[in-house]
Amino acid sequence: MKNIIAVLVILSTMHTGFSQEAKTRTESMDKMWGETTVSVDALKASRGKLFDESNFGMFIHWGLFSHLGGKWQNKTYYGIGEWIMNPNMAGIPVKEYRKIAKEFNPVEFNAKAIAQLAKNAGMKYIIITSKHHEGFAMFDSKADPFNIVAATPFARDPMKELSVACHELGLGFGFYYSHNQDWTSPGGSGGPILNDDGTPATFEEYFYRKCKPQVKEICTNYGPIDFVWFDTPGNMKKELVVELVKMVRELQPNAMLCSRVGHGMGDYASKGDMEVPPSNIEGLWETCDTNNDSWSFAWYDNNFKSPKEILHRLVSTVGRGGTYLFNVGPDGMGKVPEMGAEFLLETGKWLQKYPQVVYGAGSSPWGHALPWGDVTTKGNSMYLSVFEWPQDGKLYIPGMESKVVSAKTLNGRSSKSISFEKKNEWLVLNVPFKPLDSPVSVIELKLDTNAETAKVNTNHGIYPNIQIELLTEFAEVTGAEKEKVRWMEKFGEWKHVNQISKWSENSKAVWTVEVFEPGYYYLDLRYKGEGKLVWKTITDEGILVQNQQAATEKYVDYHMGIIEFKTAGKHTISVNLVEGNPGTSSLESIKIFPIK
Ligand code: FHN
Repeated sequence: MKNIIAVLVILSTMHTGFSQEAKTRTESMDKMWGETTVSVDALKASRGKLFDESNFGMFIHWGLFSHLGGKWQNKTYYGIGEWIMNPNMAGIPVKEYRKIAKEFNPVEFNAKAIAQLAKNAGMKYIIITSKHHEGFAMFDSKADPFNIVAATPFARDPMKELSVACHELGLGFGFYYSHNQDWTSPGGSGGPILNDDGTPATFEEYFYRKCKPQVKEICTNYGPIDFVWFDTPGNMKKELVVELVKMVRELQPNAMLCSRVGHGMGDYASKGDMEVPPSNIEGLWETCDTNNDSWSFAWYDNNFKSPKEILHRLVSTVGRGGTYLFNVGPDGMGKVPEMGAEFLLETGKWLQKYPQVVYGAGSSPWGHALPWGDVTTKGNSMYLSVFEWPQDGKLYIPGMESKVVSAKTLNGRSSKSISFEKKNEWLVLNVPFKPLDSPVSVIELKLDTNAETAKVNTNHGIYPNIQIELLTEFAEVTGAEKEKVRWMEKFGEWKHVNQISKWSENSKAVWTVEVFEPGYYYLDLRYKGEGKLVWKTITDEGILVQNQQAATEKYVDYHMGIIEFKTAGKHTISVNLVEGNPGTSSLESIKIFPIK
């Protein structure tokens, strides 16, 4: 149990390492490097340009763990494959783990094919694990012999091959490097506490013997690199992080550093693993996600995200103002699993038709997703990516206050004007009954103003033809606790939600909504808890829905009853727990859908 808690702490609180400081480079850092303050805008115009405009990159987790593929001594360990050595997975002793290198011979690794896959998928750069927490360097390292050239029959430097392939194809390139955790090097965080001669090992020794020299190698031997992606800084001392960053800046002045380097020293914020934030976020940030459940290859894991899901997560990340770093895990032979690669190629075909939706695109003025999809912007254009195509020929857009000059459906290069009208403060587009394209259709609205800063009413709408999920993130809460929670579904597979808990008699979670059409709607609540719970929902018009349903330890949707809106326009919906354990009852969202 103690171990699990320790790992949760390492995995959760330490890894993003971002503080407010990282939004702009701080004065003290500027003094240290003798540079002037670089604002987000200045970064976007200089070394942050690739990051800011691409909005889509490939992450690769590949190492000795890929050879094991989630299995050790004939037993499968479910969870993120690159952690297999850890005591919470197979607990492989350091000596045993080091021996695996002799069997690692990924002769099917083809750097050009992987770079081409990224390019065809529409990704603009690759960031690959040069050394993960296991401590095995996937590059030719003179600093430490536990590396792919010196310790394996493969004896090639795949990082060199990949950096060349990326440069040839015009892709950006960068390295992941685990600077704090090193489980096989004495002194590394999570590593042996004694040196081979039995003397106590210190982190400083590890830092100067291996970490810093290896970071110097990856910043010297692979041409210009665009990213150095440090991870899980833990309690690394600030002066060591500063020293590392200073060296990277000197050797690779154009490389972007993610916030996980620690102590607010990164150029951009890295959000929680596998998290697409529900609300817009200012500044430069990225979310990293993986194409199945694990980062590195696991033999059983074919839970690949479909092209539609990849596009949804990509477009939503861009709509929230961020960049999407999407991971693949090549297997022990060096090959990217076929199904995942196929889905990426499908994604790329769509992006070739609609590049304007993602590249150089800005965020949605609504600040959150809309139930049928999401919105990205460029100049005076608003791109509506419709993931749930309406069945009744109407696409509803709530609260559009800026003037819309034209609307057209897109299909690759061709476009067709469609009619639209303003009704009850909503924009109603008359769209064909059949989706325009698969897996996602795109509509372009031209405004008479900049689309990213267009005037819209950001209240959530209640739609006449589609279900809306109102997340607790968007509720005004009194007398209860609204918090962001996350948990691991399998080991290392993170899920994130906002929830409201610690209810009391006078608690209230209130959503302000805009109703298009008066009438009856089904009301579902999504919650977890124990035993039986009674929830009360009441609108500003006094319409009450109160009902008892069961509860489990997982968030589940429960039908509560039928809610009525007597008039169109602005309303409030207020929810409270009436019976049940207030300590264990947590509401995740409410869902409202028309009865037709
Ligand atoms: O512990 C690692 C994990 O293995 C993986 O590399 C992810 C990717 O963001 N980073 C750490 C956990 O946040």
